[in-house]
Amino acid sequence: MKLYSYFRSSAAYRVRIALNLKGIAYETAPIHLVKDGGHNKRPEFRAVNPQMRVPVLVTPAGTVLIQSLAIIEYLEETHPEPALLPKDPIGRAKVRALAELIACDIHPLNNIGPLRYLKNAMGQDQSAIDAWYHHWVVTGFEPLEALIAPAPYACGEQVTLADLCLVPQVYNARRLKVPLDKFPKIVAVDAACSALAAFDQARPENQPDAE
Ligand SMILES: N[C@@H](CCC(=O)N[C@@H](CS)C(=O)NCC(=O)O)C(=O)O
Repeated sequence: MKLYSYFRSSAAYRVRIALNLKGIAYETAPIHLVKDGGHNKRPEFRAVNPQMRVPVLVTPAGTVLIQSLAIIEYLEETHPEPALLPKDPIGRAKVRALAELIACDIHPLNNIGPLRYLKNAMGQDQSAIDAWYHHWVVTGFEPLEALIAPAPYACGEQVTLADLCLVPQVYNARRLKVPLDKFPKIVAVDAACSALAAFDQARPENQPDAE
């Protein structure tokens, strides 16, 4: 498999963890999202993904898949072990809810595109952009903190899709210096996951394009 990725992309980070947990070999095709206004905007990448975002997974048969949650569900269906979703429908709905809280409600507001738009089109300075970033992380982490019960992972004794979304979001929050002392359960889940090799190998600093 080939994964178009950027070391700091939290959406790509989720997929890297899934690939590692499931023991699926892949090659990384780095796409720099910042240099020269973003190499993802180049025609050759647009031809791969018209949305011009990472991650993109190319299967051995050459099929191009986009959107991290869809990619992870594809990996779950084709490589069921270890399972990233519980067997029961209620458990699955709960895991997906936490994953979507992060991937659909926090991440898009703090993504590189909207932040760049705040700066370039809306004329906001870095302190306003940082305040925006912090606000939306805290707004999402408050309910997340209430919803999880580290045991030691977000939804119990098994790593789930919720953990794959939580860890990259915590990484980003730390990088942008969001104080996490109000979120001890989130920090505990992050620590439990980070002890696993699959999560460690997926970390931004362990990627071939790390800077
Ligand atoms: N919902 C998408 C989000 C993908 C996404 O926005 N990726 C970011 C990096 S984390 C990106 O490529 N941004 C490039 C840009 O906005 O120019 C997913 O889960 O895959």
